[in-house]
Amino acid sequence: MREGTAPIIRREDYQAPAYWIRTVDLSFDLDPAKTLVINKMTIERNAELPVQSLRLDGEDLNLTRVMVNGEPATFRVENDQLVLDALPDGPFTLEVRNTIAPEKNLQLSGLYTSGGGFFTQCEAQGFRRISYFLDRPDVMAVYTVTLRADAEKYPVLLGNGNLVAQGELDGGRHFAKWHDPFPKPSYLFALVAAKLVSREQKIVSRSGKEHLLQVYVRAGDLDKTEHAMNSLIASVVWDEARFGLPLDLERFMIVAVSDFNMGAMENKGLNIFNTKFVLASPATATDADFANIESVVAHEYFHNWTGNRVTCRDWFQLSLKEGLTVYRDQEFSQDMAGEASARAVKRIEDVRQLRQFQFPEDAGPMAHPVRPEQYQAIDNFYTATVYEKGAEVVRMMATLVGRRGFAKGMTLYFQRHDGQAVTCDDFAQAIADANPGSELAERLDAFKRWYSQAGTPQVTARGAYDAAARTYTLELAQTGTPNPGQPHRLPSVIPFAMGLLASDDGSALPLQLADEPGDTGTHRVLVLAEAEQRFVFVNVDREPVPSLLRGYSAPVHLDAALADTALLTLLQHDSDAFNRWEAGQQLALNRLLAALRGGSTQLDAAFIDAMRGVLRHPTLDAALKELVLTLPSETVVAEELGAEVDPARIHALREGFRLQLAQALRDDWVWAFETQAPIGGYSPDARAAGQRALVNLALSMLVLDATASGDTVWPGRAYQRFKDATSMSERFGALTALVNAHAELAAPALERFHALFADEALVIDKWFALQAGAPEPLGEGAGAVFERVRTLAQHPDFTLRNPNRARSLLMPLTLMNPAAFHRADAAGYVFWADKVVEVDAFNPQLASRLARSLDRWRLLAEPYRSAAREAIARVAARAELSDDTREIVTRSLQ
Ligand code: 0A1
Ligand code: ZN
Repeated sequence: MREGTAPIIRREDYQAPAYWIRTVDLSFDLDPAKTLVINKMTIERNAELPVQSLRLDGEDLNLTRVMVNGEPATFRVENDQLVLDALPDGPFTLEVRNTIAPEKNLQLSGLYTSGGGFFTQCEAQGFRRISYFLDRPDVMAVYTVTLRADAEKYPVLLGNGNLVAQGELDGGRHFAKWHDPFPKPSYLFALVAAKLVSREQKIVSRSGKEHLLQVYVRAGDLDKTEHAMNSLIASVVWDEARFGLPLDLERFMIVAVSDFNMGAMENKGLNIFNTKFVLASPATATDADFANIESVVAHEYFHNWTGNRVTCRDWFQLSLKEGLTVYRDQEFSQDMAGEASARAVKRIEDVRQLRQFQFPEDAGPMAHPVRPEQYQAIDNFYTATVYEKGAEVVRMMATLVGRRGFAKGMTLYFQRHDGQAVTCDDFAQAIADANPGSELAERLDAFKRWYSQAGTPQVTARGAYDAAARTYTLELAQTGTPNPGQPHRLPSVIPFAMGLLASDDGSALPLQLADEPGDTGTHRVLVLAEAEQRFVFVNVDREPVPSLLRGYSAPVHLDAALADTALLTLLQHDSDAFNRWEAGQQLALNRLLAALRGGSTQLDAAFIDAMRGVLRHPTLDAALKELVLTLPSETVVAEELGAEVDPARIHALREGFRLQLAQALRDDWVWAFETQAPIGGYSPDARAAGQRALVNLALSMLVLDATASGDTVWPGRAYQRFKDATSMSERFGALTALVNAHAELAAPALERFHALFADEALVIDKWFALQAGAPEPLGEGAGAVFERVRTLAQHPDFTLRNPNRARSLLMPLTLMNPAAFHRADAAGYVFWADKVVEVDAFNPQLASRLARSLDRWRLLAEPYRSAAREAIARVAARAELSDDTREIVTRSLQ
């Protein structure tokens, strides 16, 4: 591993490559200890630049030979780069031979071994760990790849594109040769050599072409591939129907691997997936797992156009492919969910994610624009900002130009840029140019500030009704903190969807602006582009309640200072399901913040009645009910507080509220538990999943209430349900109810669960995660969850080597369980620092993710803040630290 401080790479320093690599002929003699790689490239000088040396990137390679046009060449290795001077002026061939040791590759970047097979991960800069190359996304080449390996140990040999030859070799070995006709950057290269089986499906696309879809897994897992295959088929159909984008390969493969740093990877025609996002059966996967698989399969498939056919010019443009592809997978999942209310549920879940992870990031030491200006380790920039906020930016464009306008923009984008490596500017330009006269086209430069300014803008909304004039005046102002290095923040272009409800009966009021004629409907999108704007609605007959930022039309903090009565009206009547949920969250948040500031810790009857109204509502979706009845997370509350955060206090108050909801609505929870379950066999569809979620919440509340009062009936029923469950969603729901309430039956249930699923790694991950994320008991038992985590870190099933397992214990504790992690005795921080250092020694990407759990230490009250800083400083002080982790801890302390 390299030490010291990595140089800062800046966006403004981008230069086109001095050479182009046009074709690559790779051959691999695969062996875990020593794999020989022969890389024959055809290369041309970039005639637009002055003559310069060819500098190929390499890392951890053992170089054995370099030939130019078939002759031994003079070269030198300088700072990991292979440097060649005095090259032919015209096109030439360069052959580089090197060996690598896949079994020693524990950082899982490049070529590595897992479960006895070979797998690759090349994004962002893994290809340089396989062979010397211009390892940058704007160098696109056509690849031919030959794999040779032991036939018995590695019967399946896969590469990108099409299989063009295969056969036997001497000594029990065999080979396969793959050709990918589409030029691609090196980060999309992949190979797999392993003992796998596949589920196969032939499909015919709209043009009448036949395609083979395959999902490769280990032999025992074939029965868990149906959902992934169905999701893939649905993705192919959707992309053709919604955007006219067809599958462009004869064969499309998904391969599952259990050691993987991220979720999955969109390698051309050969997507490699974390098993977590492929394998599912009703017995082993929850509804959330099924939904995640559907969206990750879709995400990787959609990258085939947004990322692969059109890729990024440089890594600063990462959101070009990620923001756009997340937007596409979110839209896909909404379409799969079906009816308007189910779509809203998906939107709420996405916004919850954004607030839980992206808002803290944008307010903390790692804050960066959607298109970052600089980095040290690019792997640190696969962030919620690049992905989720990037998707919000694309969504705002779609809102500004409309659904059809956006589809037209996408078509123009591909007409212009298919086969190219481009920038975020190119994308925005294409969407705007396809929609002349639109708000986006008119304000494109201002809109693009979403790409360059970090931080979450704040929008303040104040309304006033003039009954005599029948007008409603809405004043909107936007503010935000400037970027580091940018003295002034300029206003953003904010699509602001809204409506007005009558305060008496909640009916929708017309939305006619002062200078407008006639009927303008009851829902509209205002566009904010100035620091302050005023909108005057006329012919408003009744006092209105404003429903603002409907569907969360822009990623901002909204301060509307609505009174409880207004929020209650919205919760009850808004036609926008998102804003119904939002009103419920605001009501709860107001109470939590008031209690934290010394106000009442007792929930009032109005709030409880409103929650009961939602729970008992005759027509609302079960999924929406579950979301409304779930209080804002402790992280969201901490971010709202903004300073002097005492995690234990927030936890105590929120748990207190939960218990009050459990008690006050006891009969209603019983009703929900007994009547709201889906009917029939298991199906992971959104409706049934929502019903199970509500039933699980009801059970959790009933067990919570019972454990607090010493009653044993509901814990007993939960245990019974846990034993008899016919799906993992039910079983895990019942187990969660027992564990989170610290019921006595939690221990035997956990033991039984472990025994039942001892051979299912992904289920054992859940077993760790559940225990690490359990709410810390209040009062006497406080600290038990953290102690449990420390014990579990010694469990024979626990290992830091497997990223899923490492994350299953460490992330729920450090990211999702503030009260267990932040301890007055600093033991949580000591544990965190030890694990960061331990993991960093072999897997920097995993370590630097974990390192980010303390990003928001400055928010904390004493004694937490000083103790957290000390722990970070202890990590930062280490001489031996990867560039990845050093970048995180250094920024954190700045
Ligand atoms: N492009 C993938 C995510 C990914 C990124 C980096 C990786 O290794 C460092 C692996 C996967 C996606 O968006 O799904
Ligand atoms: Zn992606």
